Amino acid sequence: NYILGNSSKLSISDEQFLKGRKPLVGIIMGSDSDLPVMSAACKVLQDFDVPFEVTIVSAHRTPHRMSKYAIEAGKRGIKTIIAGAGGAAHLPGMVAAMTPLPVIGVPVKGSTLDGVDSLHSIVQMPRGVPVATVAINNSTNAALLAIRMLGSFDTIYYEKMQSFLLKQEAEVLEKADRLET
Ligand code: RP5
Repeated sequence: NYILGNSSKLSISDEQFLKGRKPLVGIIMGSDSDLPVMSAACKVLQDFDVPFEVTIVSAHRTPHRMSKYAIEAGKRGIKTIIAGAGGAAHLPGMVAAMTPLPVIGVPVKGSTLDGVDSLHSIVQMPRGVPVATVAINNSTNAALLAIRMLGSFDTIYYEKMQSFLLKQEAEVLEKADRLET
């Protein structure tokens, strides 16, 4: 079971939130220490009411679990995978190597090297195995990108993203108005 239950720090109740729906987005991360960064992605998916699952999968510490997750994700109905990792951040790339699904990589900033190590590890993929890489610690954008991917074939998410953009624009214009008056 890849879904964090009620006991998780993210307080996602799989029954209450999923309401019998199958997860469309899989959020994985190399360690529970990535959770403070990756929880922003969970929040966005919750706000858009996108069914998702979240769990720990480590490329180095649990390589067999990683391959099982990557190989089975598509068959289970997952449409896109968000993978966060820090340091020698091999998780997004290795998962992308083992699934035809789109993979979005989130470079997590560790205690040294400011996350540039993770960014380079994730973004420097060889030709043939792409990983869509967002900015360091920006799991919010990873979730927004995942929703755009869903929106490309599901009008519900397309329209939700359209509304989000309009709301975001209105908020900035309102701030500009306040500043100018
Ligand atoms: C990576 O190593 C994880 O993604 C994490 O960002 C980093 C450190 O992991 P911990 O030592 O905190 O478990 O695999």
